[in-house]
Amino acid sequence: MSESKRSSRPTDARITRSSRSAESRDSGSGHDEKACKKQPDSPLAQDLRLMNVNASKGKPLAQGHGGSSANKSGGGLASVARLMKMGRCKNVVVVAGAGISTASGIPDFRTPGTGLYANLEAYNIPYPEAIFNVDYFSNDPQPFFSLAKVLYPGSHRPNYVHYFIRMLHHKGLLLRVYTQNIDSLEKLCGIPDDKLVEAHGSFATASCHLCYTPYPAEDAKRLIMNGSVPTCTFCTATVKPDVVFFGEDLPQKYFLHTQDFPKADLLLIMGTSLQIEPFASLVNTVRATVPRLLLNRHAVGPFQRNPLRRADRMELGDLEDTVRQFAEMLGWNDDIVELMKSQERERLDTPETLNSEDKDQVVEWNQFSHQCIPTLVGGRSAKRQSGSEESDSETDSKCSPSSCPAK
Ligand code: CNA
Repeated sequence: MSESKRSSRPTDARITRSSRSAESRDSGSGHDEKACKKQPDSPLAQDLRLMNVNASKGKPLAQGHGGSSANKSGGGLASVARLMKMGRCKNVVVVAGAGISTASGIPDFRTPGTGLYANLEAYNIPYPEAIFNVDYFSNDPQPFFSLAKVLYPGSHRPNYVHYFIRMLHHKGLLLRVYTQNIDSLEKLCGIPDDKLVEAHGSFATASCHLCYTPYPAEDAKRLIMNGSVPTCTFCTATVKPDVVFFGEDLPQKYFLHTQDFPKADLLLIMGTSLQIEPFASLVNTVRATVPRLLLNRHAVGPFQRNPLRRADRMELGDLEDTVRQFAEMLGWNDDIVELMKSQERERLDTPETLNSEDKDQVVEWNQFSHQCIPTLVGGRSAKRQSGSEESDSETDSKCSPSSCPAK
């Protein structure tokens, strides 16, 4: 990470994280798409068209915006699930954002009411992006360190959505997951390093924000959690976890996208507003005939267009519910539940890896039946099990920055 910040990638342009909107770049006719439009349909696109006719008993499925019956009734999910079951998707690329972790109790940025941007008073910053602005950090690291206390790996567990991605790997279908998240939950659920690109960095390493001298990540965490400021042993400037801030270079691994996206035969886009560049534009770099499935609360990026690109599908609603539905269509739900149980049981059986909060939950864990996802794995599922039907916002708001115990 720190290395990648120092050494620019070996191409002409320096690619940094910026918040330019995806839509401004994606007109749906980018260079890659133009090149691909002239090509004949791939077998995959032909399958998809055929399946649309079948799925709606003779009528093509609508591909409109969120309100369309196709999107609400699972038409998009069903057609993609069917493609997968036919063995036509063997190089699945996942593009993920903060929405995949809200069920784990981590607020996203932009959800009204519960997102971090709606709770800025807790961080005492003048504008939302300041929290990831390196100049602002240089002057006052406290807002970011407050957020870091919430996000530091250890206090949250992966949820069903993370394990769905892990199952894609388990089934040999995952080419790579590109995540904007910095919570390490993909890693924690067992997705191996070589399948994972943490495009905006992580807390796994730390370094000086000025001279990039590495600093032991565990020491940085201990100091930050105790309210102290870690300082560079070389230049005494403030040390920060290697989370990519606006204006900083993305990790070298990010550039695997130049190989992966042209190879993808299915793109799954989950829980992101596609607002942060250059990440957001990645979704426009698959071949035009490759199915792109958006799973999100609302249409974002190129999925706001009407009509959609013909191979595009979206399923709007709560991500955990949608992914569970998708897994059921694929016949994976039991495997995922089993995987979650075994992974969590393994962790709880290893007392030295547990913090005190975890230990309290061991007792709860033992009470769960086969169908249940443990409390540890996500608040929503546990509530569902207890018969409570709380809305997303109620669930998420328990974890808003102002009420988070880590703060
Ligand atoms: P964002 O801009 O907050 O967008 C999140 C998207 O997910 C929105 O479109 C939401 O509607 C949607 N969403 C949220 N919860 C759900 C849900 N339960 N079901 C369905 N959809 C849902 O976040 P992005 O990831 O697009 O923005 C990228 C930023 C956010 C990255 O730079 C991250 O570093 C940063 N971030 C990361 C985390 C994390 O690591 N967990 C948390 C908060 C912010």
